[in-house]
Amino acid sequence: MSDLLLTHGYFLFEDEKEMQIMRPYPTLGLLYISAYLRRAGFDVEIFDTTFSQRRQLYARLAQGRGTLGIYTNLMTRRPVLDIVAEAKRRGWTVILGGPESANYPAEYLASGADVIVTGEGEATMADLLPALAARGPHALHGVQSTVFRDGEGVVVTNPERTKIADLDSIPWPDRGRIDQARYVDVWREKHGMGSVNMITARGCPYKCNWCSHAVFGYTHRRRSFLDSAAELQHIMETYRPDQVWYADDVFTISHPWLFGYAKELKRRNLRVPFETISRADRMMKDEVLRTLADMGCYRIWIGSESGSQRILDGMERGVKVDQVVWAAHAAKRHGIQVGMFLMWGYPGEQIDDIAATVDLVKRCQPDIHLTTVAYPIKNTGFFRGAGDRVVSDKPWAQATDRDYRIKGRHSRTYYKQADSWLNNEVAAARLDRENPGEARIRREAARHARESMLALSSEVEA
Ligand code: B12
Ligand code: SF4
Repeated sequence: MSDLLLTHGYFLFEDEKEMQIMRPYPTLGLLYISAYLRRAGFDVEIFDTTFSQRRQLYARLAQGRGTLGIYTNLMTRRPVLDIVAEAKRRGWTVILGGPESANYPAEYLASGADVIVTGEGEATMADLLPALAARGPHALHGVQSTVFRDGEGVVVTNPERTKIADLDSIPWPDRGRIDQARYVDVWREKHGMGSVNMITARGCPYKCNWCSHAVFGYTHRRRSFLDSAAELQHIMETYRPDQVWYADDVFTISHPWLFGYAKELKRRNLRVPFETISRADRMMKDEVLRTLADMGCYRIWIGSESGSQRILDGMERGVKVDQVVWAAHAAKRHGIQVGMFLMWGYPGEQIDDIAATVDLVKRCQPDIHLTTVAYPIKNTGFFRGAGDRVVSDKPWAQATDRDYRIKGRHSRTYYKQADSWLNNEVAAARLDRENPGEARIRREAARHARESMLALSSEVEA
């Protein structure tokens, strides 16, 4: 029996939508913890649920009791709660980590979990496992960055642990402990490009107030470009993907780092196609875009959110609309595809702000744009600001933070029409020259969607 079994609650085959999208990546957090603990001498096993079925995980749990660690994020609340219940029924000690359980420690403890690890898991787990073995789950006083219930059932929150200062000091994710090749194959089959994810930094210092900082706070710590390049080389030699995805929060946040990394990749003769995410204000130099393109960047996602400066300022985004326009055009000039993330329904948004977003996307003409109706994640400024207007129709255990409604906000149908307005208007602008007839039809559909929104504008969430 290993010292620790690690798992998560993402079952790809349970979700038809995810099956259609089919862009799975392993959860890096678990792989980092495994590598760190194994180097420290612990015996760790990973049960990667992505391509698996619940019954297979449950069969593993039935083989004998031990300590189970589960990664949580806001989408996997229900499956994680089911796994906790099954593990407890089988006599396991259950530890949860990741952003979701850090936001709801009391709820997860009340649902059967023994310990919640808040923040980075590596050093905390190395302390926690021996403490659990020696003292059991109700006397964990002093084990930093954990929350547990004492003998009386009182929830105890231990002080926070200092974050790992030198990220180069921790080992690379333990990809060899899961079927990493299957991820690469699935990507290749579905999208023609096998892909592997990696990170070159932890945390983001910006304060966009709908964004969750539950794990890394507002720190920003970078790996050296030498260590990052060495990991990339290892990935290429071991898994032979056709591309990588840098899952950093803001890949171009440090320009000196970026230039150093690019140089190091060149020195190693590594030019690997990749996609990543950034902020427009950290892309405002041609040299940055040129470097990204030289390194192999084929698509950059820009968190654009809204075309209305008033709304961007309300989000505390710290970005100007003109920067987004410049960055999108500059990326395209350098042959990099542009993806734009956009958000509807941020507090205070009026139809004129939506019109500004439609206009922004028309001006930028990204290769892809994706919209979300803003939802308040627990412990964010957005959540706190919405106060008692945040309501849920389902009990906590049946819902996710995505199910929160905001009283007084427009209906889901309203935002569906906003999508239709946006998509048709952007398509019309593209079609104007090559197919004016089709462009007219799309523009008419956009006008219709906008009128529907006006008609729906008095319908608000109660
Ligand atoms: C990459 C990514 C994705 C990828 C996930 C693919 C993958 N498997 O990696 C994609 C694009 C699919 C994605 C989707 C979504 N994501 Co996302 N994503 C990220 C991102 C940018 C990086 C994740 C990562 O690799 N981090 C690096 C590792 C090292 O950190 P970590 O996972 O947190 O792990 C550490 C600790 O949490 C802890 N830990 C982790 N697991 C465990 C387990 C145990 C037992 C213990 C003790 C500790 C522990 O230790 C780890 C090492 O220190 C994070 C933001 C971020 N910077 O973390 C957002 C983030 C996790 N995503 C978020 C959200 C909201 C989503 C979506 C809901 C978005 C949407 N609207 O659809 C979906 C949900 C997808 C799903 N079905 O689960 C939020 C989660 C908020 C929350 N409270 O849950 C985050 C935090 C972004 C944010 N700042 O708001 N995402
Ligand atoms: S949205 Fe992006 S830039 Fe803003 S705080 Fe979150 S990670 Fe940082």
